[in-house]
Amino acid sequence: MSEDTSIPVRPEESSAGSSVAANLGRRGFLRAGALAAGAGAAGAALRPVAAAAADPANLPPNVPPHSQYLGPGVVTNPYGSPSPFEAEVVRRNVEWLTATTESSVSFTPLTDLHGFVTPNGLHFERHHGGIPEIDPADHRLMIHGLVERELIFTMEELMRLPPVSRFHFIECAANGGMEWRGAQLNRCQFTHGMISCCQWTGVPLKTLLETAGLKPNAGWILVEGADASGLNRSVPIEKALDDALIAYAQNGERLRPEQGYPLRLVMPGWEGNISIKWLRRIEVGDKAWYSREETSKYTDLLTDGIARQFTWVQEAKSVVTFPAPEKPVNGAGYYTISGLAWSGRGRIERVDVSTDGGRNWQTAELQGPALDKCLTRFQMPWRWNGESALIQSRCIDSTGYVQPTMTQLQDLRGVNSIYHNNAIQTWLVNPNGEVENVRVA
Ligand SMILES: Nc1nc2c(c(=O)[nH]1)N[C@H]1C(S)=C(S)[C@@H](COP(=O)(O)O)O[C@H]1N2
Ligand SMILES: [Mo]
Repeated sequence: MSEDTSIPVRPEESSAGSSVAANLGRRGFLRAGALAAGAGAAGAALRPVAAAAADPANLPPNVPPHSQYLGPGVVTNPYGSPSPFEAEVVRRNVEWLTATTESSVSFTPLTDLHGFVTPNGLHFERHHGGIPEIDPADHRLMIHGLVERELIFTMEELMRLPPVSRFHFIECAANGGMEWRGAQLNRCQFTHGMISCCQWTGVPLKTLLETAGLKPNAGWILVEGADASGLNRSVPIEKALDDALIAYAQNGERLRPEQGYPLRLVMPGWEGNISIKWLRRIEVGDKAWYSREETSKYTDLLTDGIARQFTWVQEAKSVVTFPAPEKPVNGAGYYTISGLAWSGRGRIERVDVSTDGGRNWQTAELQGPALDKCLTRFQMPWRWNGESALIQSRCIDSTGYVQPTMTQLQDLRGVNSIYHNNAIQTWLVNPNGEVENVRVA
C-alpha cells in the first residue's frame, strides 16, 4: 500500500541519489529563470511546477493508487489536453521584445518536442494585429486583377476541391534575430523557437489561379490577410504556381485561430511573413507592390548601406535541442544528442555534430523521413566525460549548401541584420551539467 513506509527503498532510489538529479534540474531552471526575471511574465512561466524526484511509495514493489482505483471515464475531457505533468511544455514570450502582445511573438518549446511535428497548441505565433475571431460562414477568398474571371470563394466551396496534405515548416525570418551581435538569450526556445512544422491540408494555389485564368502579363500576386494588420506581401507568379498551398487544416484538424483560422497561405520554405494568415484576398498584377512588409520591414541592411530585398528563402539551418540551456546534462555517462534541421531550398541531406566547438565533426543519424522544406530530426550517441564541451550542429541540404558559422554570415551580411540568421549555434556544457548559449565562431 502507498501508506506503507516500512518497505525498504532500493539504494539507487535513495534520496541522496535522486536529490542530485533534482538539484541539477532545478539549477538549470533557476538559470533560465534568472535570465527571464528581466523578461517579466516569462520569469513566472519558467518556475518548475513539480519536483522530478520519485515518491518511493509509488515504486516497485509497492502498488501505486492509480493501479488500485478506477480513473475518470471517457469524455471527462471531450477535446483532450496534455498530462498535468507536462504543464511546463508551453509557448512563451519575451515581454521586453515587443511593446504589446497584439503585435508580438510566442516561441515553440523546441527542446520538449519529439520527431518533427509540432503539436497545434505549441505552434509559435507571430501576429501584427492580434488574433481575429472569424466565423467561417462569413469568410471569403477573393481573386481579382489580371485574371479572366474574378472569383469569390466561400470556405464550403474551397473544401469541395481536391485537397493535398503536406508537411512543411514555417519559420519567421526574425528567428534568431536577437543573436546577430553575440549570444543573447539563454534558452533554445527563445534563440530558435520561431519555427514550427505541421502537416498542412488545403488546395494548391495553382488550382485556384488556373480556375480564375491568368492573363498573359500576370507576373506577381498580392496576398492579404483579414486581421486588423491587413498584412500583405507580393509573390512572384512562379512560386505561386509551384508549391503554394491555401490551407484550412493543420495536423488533421481545422487551423487554430492563432494559425489563421479559417484559411491561410502556406508558402513552403519562404520566410513566415509571406504565409499570410486569415487570407482574404489575392490580387494578380504585373509587378511587385513594394508594401511595408517588403520595404521598411523584411529587408536586410548591409554594411555598405544598401538593403537586400525580397530575401524570401529560409536557408538551411539546424540546432541541437538536447543538450540545451533548458535541458541540462545530468552527470557523466551515456546520452543521445538530438536536434532539428531544415532548409527552405529542399531536403536535409546530412547533419554533422561537434562536441569540441567545431574542430572535429561526426555525421549524425537522420531519424527520417527527411522531407522537402520540412523539419528533420537528427541524433547522435554521446558519452559525456564530465568535462566542458562545446556542442554544435551543421547541416547540408539537397542543393549542397552548408550551414555557415556566424563569422562567415557576418562577412557577407555585417551586423545590422535582424532577419535570416541561419548560423551554427553553440551550447557550452559546463562540468556541473549546466548548459549555456555561447558564441565561438
Ligand atoms: N494576416 C497575417 N498574416 C501573417 C501575420 C500577421 O500578423 N497577419 N504574421 C506573419 C508572420 S511575420 C509570420 S512569421 C507567420 C507566423 O505564422 P504563425 O503565427 O502561424 O506561426 O505568419 C505571417 N502571416
Ligand atoms: Mo515573421
